[in-house]
Amino acid sequence: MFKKILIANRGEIALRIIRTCKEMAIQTVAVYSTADRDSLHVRFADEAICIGGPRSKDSYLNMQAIMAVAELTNADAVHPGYGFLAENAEFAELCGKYNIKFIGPTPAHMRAMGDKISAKETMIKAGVPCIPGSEGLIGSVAEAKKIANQIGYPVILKATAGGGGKGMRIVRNDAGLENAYNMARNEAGASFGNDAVYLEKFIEEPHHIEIQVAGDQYGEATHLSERDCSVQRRHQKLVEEAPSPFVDEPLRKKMGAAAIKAVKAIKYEGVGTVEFLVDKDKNFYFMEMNTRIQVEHPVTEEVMDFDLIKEQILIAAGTPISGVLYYPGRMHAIECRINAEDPLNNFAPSPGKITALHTPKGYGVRVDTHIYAGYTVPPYYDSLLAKIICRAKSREECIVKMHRALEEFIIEGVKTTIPFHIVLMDNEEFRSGKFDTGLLDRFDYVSAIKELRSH
Ligand code: MV4
Repeated sequence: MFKKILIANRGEIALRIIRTCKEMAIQTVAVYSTADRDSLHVRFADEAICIGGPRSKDSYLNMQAIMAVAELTNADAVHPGYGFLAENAEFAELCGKYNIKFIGPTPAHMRAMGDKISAKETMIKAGVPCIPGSEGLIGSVAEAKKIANQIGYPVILKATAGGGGKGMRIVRNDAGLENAYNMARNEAGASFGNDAVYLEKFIEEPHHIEIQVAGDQYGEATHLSERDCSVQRRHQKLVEEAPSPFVDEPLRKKMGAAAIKAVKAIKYEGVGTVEFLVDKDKNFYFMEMNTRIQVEHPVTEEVMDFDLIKEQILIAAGTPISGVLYYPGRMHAIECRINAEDPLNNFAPSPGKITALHTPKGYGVRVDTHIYAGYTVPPYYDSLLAKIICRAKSREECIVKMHRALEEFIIEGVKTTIPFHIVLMDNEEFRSGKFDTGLLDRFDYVSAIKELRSH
């Protein structure tokens, strides 16, 4: 087992990783930017070293500085968390060169899944259902038109280097294709330095369902059931839950088997997530694979009663996975992301000093956070302040519990997404469980929040 792990991250996930390391009797090294001097990951790690200025590229993305700290402190592994360098193949390679174990998949796995066209080709070969579309990248408007007419409109153009909606264009007829093709390529080139695009049938108002997977160094793989991440705004997830209210037992079995097929096909090593789009008729299609621990991993931990960070560390150390896991079907978990953003102003970032804080507590309530009273939220990083994860025996009870926990959460000094979540927990469509990724286009949450404030 590793003796010392360097955590190449900040915020709540750095704390989350430190906690499991302590429970496994592994020493921890924090790295931090000058903006994070007073952060809890700095305080709770066994050692902490400043690696640069506030901007990510000067600190948390500074590979050379991080490797220098790993060498200096004699760390034998690096945990990248999520974001920053978590899916950077070059960084994983660099760790290998310095003989430091990167806790995650190999650089080859990251490259194979980072490029969406190559990921899709791999999945088609493995027999995982994919959305009908072009075979590989599209070379011209004429080619796009030909394929669009074969599969039928509406279609979607996507950047191979994309994710998060950038470089995506929906096209509903021949007349709209040329403009969309040029826009998608330009946007992809400008955002990713790679303007390759591909084309797919557009699935209307899909459900975003992802399967948590784990594969070990010996080719064994398992899945840990699904998370429903359909509550999103502009490709930012706001609420995740497990099990999905849309997934029945036969669908769970089929999606789980497909996810395991995907993992085994590439001999994936580590924990990961296979994302699927599911249409209203419960057809499911591979969308992409995330080769990291995700923000929403606690939802799976709560329903599966399983420490995913510990599993990552065990897999990296060469431990075989604990065998086939299956969803026990007893508990429901929901996570609400509390961001320093103003839901009444298009979720504009709201950095600043937290002047007062009370976090919710009690039976079935977990709060993963790095904030404290007096903490200043820096403007340089993502705006996640805390995650509330509630667990109960049924979805209905879980929503009631979440509502209670949200009302108990006091954060003063910065605007937060708490009021948004309160009105969402009261929303009929959400409560019914019969919603898809279009929910927030239909829900006038601004009026609902103003209504709430007036009482
Ligand atoms: C799609 C789609 C419909 N059809 N692909 C959005 C982000 C990127 N990862 C893929 N996305 C989508 N791809 C086809 N062929 C709809 C979306 C999509 C979406 C997907 C998941 C969750 C929320 C979404 C919101 C808008 C569009």
